Amino acid sequence: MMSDQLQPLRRLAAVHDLSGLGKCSLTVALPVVSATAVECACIPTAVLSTHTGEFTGWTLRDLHEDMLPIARHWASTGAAFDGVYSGYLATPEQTQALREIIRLLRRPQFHVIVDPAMADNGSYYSNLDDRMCRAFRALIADADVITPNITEAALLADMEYRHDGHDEAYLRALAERLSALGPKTVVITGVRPKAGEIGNLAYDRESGAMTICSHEAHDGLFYGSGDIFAASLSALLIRGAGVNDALRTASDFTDLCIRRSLLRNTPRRFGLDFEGALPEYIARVEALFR
Ligand code: PXL
Repeated sequence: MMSDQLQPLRRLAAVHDLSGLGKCSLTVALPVVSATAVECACIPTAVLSTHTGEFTGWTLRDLHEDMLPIARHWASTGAAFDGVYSGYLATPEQTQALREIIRLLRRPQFHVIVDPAMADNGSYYSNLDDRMCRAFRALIADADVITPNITEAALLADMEYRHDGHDEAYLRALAERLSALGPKTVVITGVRPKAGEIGNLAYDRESGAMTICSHEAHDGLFYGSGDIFAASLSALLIRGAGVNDALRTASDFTDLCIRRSLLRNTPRRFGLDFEGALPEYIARVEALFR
């Protein structure tokens, strides 16, 4: 408590789409970053009625033209940012706007976390293709941390996608290839190192250390789980947690959200029931910083 009273809140710029229904991207980044006691400033990349998975007929308004002017205005106010956390971008061209935004807001002790959201379960999301992958490959040269899922990791590393059976050699090869593109820390989500388990790994380029944090696996896709995990991990890093503490806390929180959604039998496309998991999450986070 004391440290919160003495120190200004840290501030993160979240660059994501706003999908009104379906609990992903900004609609989870805002509550999760805030629950971590980090301020979440938002640059919406697009406004959609829903996310593009398992829904049809969604609306999409591309906000490319507004992205850089928003960051320029922020810079003119003198507001200081401790990092940028990016997620879903509507077009490959938005990676260029994002690189400019990072240049504008960057200052010492700045964290750039890029979630190259473009694919899952072995395929690209609707509307996206190899152009998005090439654009993300260039963008992650500017990142300190990236958080691809296993599909995105294989696409970015130009390696074979495996749904499961992720042995240490495969995971290490993926992480090494991705860290060679720029980021010091590579976090890969949805890895299946053993039957019946799913988890997230963190690889540190300098030490070569690889840590995996896993939980019981459940069948099928959980829309929004990657965004909940990455928002939590990003906010924890901005708040000052080490990578392994952030990995453990964000993984446990995501697992709790998944278990709550299964209990309630929420249709997968409507996203995870993270709301009721927030009190326990906040207690875990505060215990890390006491
Ligand atoms: O959760 C990732 C995501 C974010 N934003 C949009 C999406 C998706 C995944 O499908 O469609 C618009």
